[in-house]
Amino acid sequence: MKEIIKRGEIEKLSHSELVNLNMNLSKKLQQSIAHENLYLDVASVLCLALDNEGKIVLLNPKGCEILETTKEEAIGKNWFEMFVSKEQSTHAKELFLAIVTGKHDMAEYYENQVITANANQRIIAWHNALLKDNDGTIIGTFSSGEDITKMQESQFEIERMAHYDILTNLPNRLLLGGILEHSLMQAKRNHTKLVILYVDINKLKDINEIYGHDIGDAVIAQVASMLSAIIRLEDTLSRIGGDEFVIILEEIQEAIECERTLQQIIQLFEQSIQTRIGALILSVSVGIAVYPDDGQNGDTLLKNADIALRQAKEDKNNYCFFAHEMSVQLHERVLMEQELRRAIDNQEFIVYYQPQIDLFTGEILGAEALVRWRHPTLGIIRPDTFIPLAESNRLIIPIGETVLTMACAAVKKWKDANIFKGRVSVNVSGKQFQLPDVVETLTHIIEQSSLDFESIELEITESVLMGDPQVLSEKFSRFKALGIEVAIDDFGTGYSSLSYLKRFPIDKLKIDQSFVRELPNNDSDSAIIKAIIAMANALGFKTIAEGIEEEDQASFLKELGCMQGQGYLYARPLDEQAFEAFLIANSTLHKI
Ligand code: G
Ligand code: G
Ligand code: MN
Repeated sequence: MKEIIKRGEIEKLSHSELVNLNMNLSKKLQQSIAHENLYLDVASVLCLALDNEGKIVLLNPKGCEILETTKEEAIGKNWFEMFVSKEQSTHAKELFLAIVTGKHDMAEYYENQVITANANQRIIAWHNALLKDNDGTIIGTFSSGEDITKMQESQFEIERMAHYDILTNLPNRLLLGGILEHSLMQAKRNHTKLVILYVDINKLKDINEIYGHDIGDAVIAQVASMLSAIIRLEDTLSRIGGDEFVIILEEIQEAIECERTLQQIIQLFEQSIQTRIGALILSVSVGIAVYPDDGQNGDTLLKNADIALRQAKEDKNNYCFFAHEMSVQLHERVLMEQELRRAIDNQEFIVYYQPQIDLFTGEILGAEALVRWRHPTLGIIRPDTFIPLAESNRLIIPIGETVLTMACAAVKKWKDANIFKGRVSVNVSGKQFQLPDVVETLTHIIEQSSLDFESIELEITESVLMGDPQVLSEKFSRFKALGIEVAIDDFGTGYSSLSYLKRFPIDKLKIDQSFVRELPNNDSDSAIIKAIIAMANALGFKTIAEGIEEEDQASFLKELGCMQGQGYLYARPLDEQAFEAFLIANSTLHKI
């Protein structure tokens, strides 16, 4: 150890020299530390000595500065109680005690967080040594520490800048590569698909040239925040160049599932984008590549999505799949969806009514309301063509409400004219029934039409019963309390077990027409129907058979104890006028 150190040289003292210095110091710890204090006073690192209990026996001025304390305040205090966070204090102290009792090795170097006297957090890089007396007994520790808080912050910042785009704060191309690799591994493992959407803002170059780059930048930033609002949590949005974004959609079963996001992106650009110089109307092009169909690795997928993007631009289309057939399929769906939206606005939906008959008396007990789409050029479209799409994009919700509104108005008219009694049965989609406010919405519509609740029955499919039983029960009970009946549609095709049917206060089971079709000769169908009827009787539910076309089907069902029927044998679904005529023709006895 250097005996004479000039002040200028002290800052250059290495850690081992400082340790030596303090080894020396510890010997005289109790006697005099005046001489060494001179060095410690000017050292540019924090110097700290703790005794075997963790009490501070030495803290130099630099240490006081970093820890925002004074020597007077710190000396004699327990380090772990004063400068270590509450969460880490107990553990750190236990470790320290294990070290000074020789039960645990001391780490020569580590970085950790300390809490200053003013409760600020600092990150310190420590060099540590044990202090021993002449016999080699551990009497404490000596540490020199450097405040690396700033350095670490700027390191984070440098890292952030290397991986994130400054304008939008989104992952950049470099980070995207890493994320994509990870996502691909996961997709491979889970046998799911992965969709890459390569999104490009059209004509941004012109905006930059005409209005300047700051407006161009503002547009990009706004598009970035609009895009991040529509993707799901598990998806990734990144900006990989001027006006180009890449979206990774994860955990996709079928490529077509990207349709929603794609539609949302296109819709975003149907609105104008507000800037300092006014609203701008922009458009977008999207190229799509799908793992594993269009490539096995990130580079290939990105390249192919880019090729699809160029194709979309060439076709002046909003999007293009790398694989052509997908574009055609989706294009048709998109057209249909636009048509559906237009149909709602133009009130192109009408309701047909199919009578429901008491199999024993022939009385007309009610009618099922069945929606039809009166398309301006294609004519009447049956629901099988558009209901599945409407279910997937939730347009079924406004459509279902329209049907109920129209059915209520018609029934009100027939009741007032005294040509109809009984109930109108309205189909409610699972998507509708799942809405938390379904009871309020539907009862409000009925009330608006001044129709009594006893004139309404709701048909829901068996699959709805798979939902949360408590929530379902509550909804059923509320409908029941009002006098609205609930029937389970297409019964027998789902998974209803006796045990979970009995939980619900429902009124009626509609036996699916697939069981009726081959009656009376199909033994297994007869057996199923028998079982359904026995179960319904036991639980106090009414039964109705759908799709009765033949007289012998009807009589067989009667034999089995089925109470009601619906089908072409009695009447096809009829438009409003035809159903009204049907009611009047059968009005003498209200029987057929
Ligand atoms: O009417 P039809 O003949 O083609 O009906 C086909 C299917 O469409 C049936 O399963 C029927 O339940 C359903 N459907 C008919 N009208 C409506 C409606 O207004 N809402 C819902 N959700 N489904 C309906
Ligand atoms: O699934 P839901 O019960 O809502 O379906 C009723 C459907 O059954 C409608 O599509 C309606 O047009 C159809 N339908 C009604 N009666 C008959 C019938 O006797 N035979 C056949 N094949 N279909 C019928
Ligand atoms: Mn139905």
